[in-house]
Amino acid sequence: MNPQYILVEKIERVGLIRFNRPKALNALSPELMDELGQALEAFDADPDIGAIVLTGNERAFAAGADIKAMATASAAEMLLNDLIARWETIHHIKKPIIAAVSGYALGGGFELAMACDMIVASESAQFGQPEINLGVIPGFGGTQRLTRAVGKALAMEMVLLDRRLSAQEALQYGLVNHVYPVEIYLEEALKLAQKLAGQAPVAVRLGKEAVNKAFELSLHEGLAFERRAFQILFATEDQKEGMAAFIEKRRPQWKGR
Ligand code: DAK
Repeated sequence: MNPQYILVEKIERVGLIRFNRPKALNALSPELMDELGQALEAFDADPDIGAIVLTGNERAFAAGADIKAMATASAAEMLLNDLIARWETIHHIKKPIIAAVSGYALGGGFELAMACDMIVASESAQFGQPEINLGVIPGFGGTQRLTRAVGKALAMEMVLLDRRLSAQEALQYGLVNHVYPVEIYLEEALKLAQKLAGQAPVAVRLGKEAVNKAFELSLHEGLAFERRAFQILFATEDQKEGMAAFIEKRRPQWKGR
């Protein structure tokens, strides 16, 4: 793969993906989303990678899906177009993904960040769902994930009136994990990702899946899923190693099995 719209690199056990359409404020075109999907799948399959960081640049994480690419589309094209389906790839990634967000995270850009497992923001980050100004509504979780995070009152203002959130507000609402000065937000996101990559891999995978189930299942079903996942982990060498290391007062050596 030789991507044109993203930059991909490995930093120790972290896979870093940067959107690279700075002149268009990293608008998420179908081509970019296709490259993103491929890069995410490649890192997910790479045993040397334990976590992924998704980022843009200081001015923009991403100002949304590419408006120019969809302005004249018909409903049938939007429904049938396989490239729209590429947005779904992120939901199937098993490894933890951190969005490192600075500047604009609007529309699909914000929704993509919310589809990640954690968000590290710079002080200049601005989160919003401005689709109403285009005569549409959010299409990738902006009425669902956002509402669960901030509640109905604020979600209505954001979706219907384009009320934006500052980084500090997003932190208060539990939408982002940390806010740092713009000079260090990416470095801090990478540190957090290295920490994630150093945890027991099977437990990380099941932990991510179980937390995400909390958004999809009833409490009863979610608790049942969690209990099974907990029990299954006793089939791993890492569980034996983790508990032995605790008792022997040493650091565990994870094997990922
Ligand atoms: N698409 C295409 N180009 C964009 C863009 C976007 N979303 N955002 C910015 N650009 C381009 C501008 O057209 C401009 O290009 P040139 O005119 O120079 O060629 C360049 O980036 C710089 O933008 P501005 O000149 O506008 O810069 P300003 O600093 O004045 O303003 C801004 C920055 C971010 C406030 C403004 O650009 C803006 O309002 N952008 C649009 C934000 C927006 O409406 N975003 C939501 C788009 S709709 C789905 C998946 C995803 C979605 C839906 C469904 N499925 C899987 C079903 C998502 C939909 C959306 O995101």
